[in-house]
Amino acid sequence: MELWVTEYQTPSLGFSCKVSETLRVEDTPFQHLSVVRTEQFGKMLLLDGMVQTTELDEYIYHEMISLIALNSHPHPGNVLIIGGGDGGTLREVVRHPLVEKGTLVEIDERVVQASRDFFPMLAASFDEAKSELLIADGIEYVRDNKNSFDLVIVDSTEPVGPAVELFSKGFYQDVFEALKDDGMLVAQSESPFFNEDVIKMAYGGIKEIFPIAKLYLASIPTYPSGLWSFTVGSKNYDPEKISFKGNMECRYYSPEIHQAAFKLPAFTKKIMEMNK
Ligand code: AG3
Repeated sequence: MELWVTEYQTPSLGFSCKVSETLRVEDTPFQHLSVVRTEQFGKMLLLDGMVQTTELDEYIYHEMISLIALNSHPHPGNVLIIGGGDGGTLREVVRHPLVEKGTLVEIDERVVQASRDFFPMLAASFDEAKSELLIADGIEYVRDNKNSFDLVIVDSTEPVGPAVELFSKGFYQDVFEALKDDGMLVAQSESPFFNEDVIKMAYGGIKEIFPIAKLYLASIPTYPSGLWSFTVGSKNYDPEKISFKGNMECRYYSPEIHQAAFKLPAFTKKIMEMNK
């Protein structure tokens, strides 16, 4: 029997992959979690039926959510990741030479366990000397830690279920206060093609609170529409300007990509203008 997994990216569009093995299916206290082996993308982690990461293309998202801010902040020593329980973002953060400590706060311990069991190339980051892993509510953690971080990365799921509040203005204000005077925030802000409303929430909210707010893009084959956005909020440094002089081996990110990622198609600019 042929088995396929489908994410309904919109009510009228499904993204399907042929499954060769079902590795885990469970309801955690927070969400529905599954791990399947797909023929096209290798192992795939889904939460509430939405693709979170796959062995084959995970590097694009994880490099791009981390390295733009890490390479534009001149001293990103202390980094906080909210969500990202698979460990992929943490991997990119702690391998950066200027990072001294990467703290990951994930609400759902079962995501961390699934990653340890099936995605060792992501989960290995949990055991790095610079890493701290906390199973806790990121919203409360941010509220309890003022003036502490150089960079906060919000590696969340979509604004449904446990992640809704991670797209609210109140949360961005709390992140602003958790950051040092020259700190930066990066949040994944979904597809400009299918999620205009999310971009308006994320970019709009961040822009109201941070003196500098910019959106950038990356091509991610397994996410809705393949075109994905991230929003940076910065207190001081321009995220477009590269400050890091070292060299890191990457598979998607490069200094050229760093510049190009901020060049936006006209329709994306239009979504952002609606926030003016
Ligand atoms: N977090 C963002 C995934 C969003 C995907 N959305 C979707 N498939 N509809 C990914 C976590 C990776 N560390």
